[in-house]
Amino acid sequence: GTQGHCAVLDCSGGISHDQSQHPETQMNMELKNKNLSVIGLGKTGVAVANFLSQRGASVTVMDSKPREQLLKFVKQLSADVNTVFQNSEPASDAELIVLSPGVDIHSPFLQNASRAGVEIISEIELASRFNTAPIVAITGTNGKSTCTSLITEIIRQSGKTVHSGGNLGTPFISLLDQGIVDYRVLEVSSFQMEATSGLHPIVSVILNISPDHMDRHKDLRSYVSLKEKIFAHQTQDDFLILNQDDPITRDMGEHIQAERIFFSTQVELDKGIFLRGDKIIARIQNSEREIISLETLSKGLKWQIENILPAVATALLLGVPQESVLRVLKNFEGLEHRLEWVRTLNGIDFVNDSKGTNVGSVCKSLNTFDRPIVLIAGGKDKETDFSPLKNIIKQKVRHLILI
Ligand code: UMA
Repeated sequence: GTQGHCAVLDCSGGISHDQSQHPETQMNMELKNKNLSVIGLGKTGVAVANFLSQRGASVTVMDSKPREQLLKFVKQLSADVNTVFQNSEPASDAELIVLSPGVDIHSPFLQNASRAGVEIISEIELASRFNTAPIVAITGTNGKSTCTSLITEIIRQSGKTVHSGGNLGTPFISLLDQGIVDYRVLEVSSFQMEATSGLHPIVSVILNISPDHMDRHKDLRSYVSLKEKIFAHQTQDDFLILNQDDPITRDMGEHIQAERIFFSTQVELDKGIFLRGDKIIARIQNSEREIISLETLSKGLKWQIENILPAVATALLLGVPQESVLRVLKNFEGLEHRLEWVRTLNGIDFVNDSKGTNVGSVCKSLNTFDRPIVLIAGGKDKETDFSPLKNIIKQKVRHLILI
């Protein structure tokens, strides 16, 4: 990997990190006076362009949209960053190209640069080359944001310093300028992994896989391969947390050096974290502990068990005391738009799940409830197969309102 962090198990059962090797000033790339192109002027483009220009590079950002539609972002750019509008093509003299997540690496406008051998990287890759803090990275089709936020809160509760970002909203590269921390927790999407080769988390989590973004990725296999890149650089000192109940993640990483830890809501595991009755049980590092009973979870978490289990596993592997885990699980309010309980009126629960933006997510959400459902749904089809919804809608949904 390019990060060169060092993680060893300490006797308290958690991973300890030798940060002495990596002062935050370490730089793995020379940027001064280099001509760099950044494609896409959204949140990521602004953060990348400013990061590079502060380090002495000559930066141009290009975007397919006209300037008028991007004023909000233009205003946030450092004065010496150049801009090109209504054209995504990198400059012909670009020595390095950094892509925003929304830019497909197979786009025709990248072909010339690619043929000429110009390096094309993602923002995650760029940030990885400068990052010196231990990384926890979370991916999967659904539940990433909740799991990322939970892990961050639990670490913070234990008194360690931590920043979170990535697909969650704050680009990874922006975290690097927010100061030195004990951990950085990243939500990583398949888009962000496309031009990423060196990300090296000490703990990585793959929550589940179901088809999503099929309008961007060639097929399910390519989508799965992008998700698998999250553990490609992990070593025997690292951990990979996987969902035992998901037929795709169950078989991942069989031959890797990192230790695999599974979670399940369906079966008890010899090693891992699972449910026994209404209790969360962890069997990690040769001991079994009861973590919490489901009835004491906060209201915001009661429909989120599959995201809680990997978050608790991560916390225990990092050596976080159980009290800190419990305090967060009892008080966490949950995230907006993600199985968010809004109110109960006349005995009817109103739930906002508008971040359920793919078929797998809707199936999971419908499965969460035992009572009859009125489902209000709509959105882009993203070239996905909708047939998995057929039976579950028949079983669970009393009224279906399609927008
Ligand atoms: N653009 C071009 N040429 C192209 C494609 C895009 O110029 O060929 C331009 C667009 O015109 C637009 C700009 O690129 O102006 C937008 O870039 P972007 O789509 O990468 O958006 P950002 O604002 O940088 O936000 C991105 C993530 N967006 C996407 O992945 C689509 C955000 O995830 C993320 O929070 C943010 O970086 C910070 O890391 C959002 C998302 O929808 C939430 N993610 C998908 C999901 O969760 O399903 C993956």
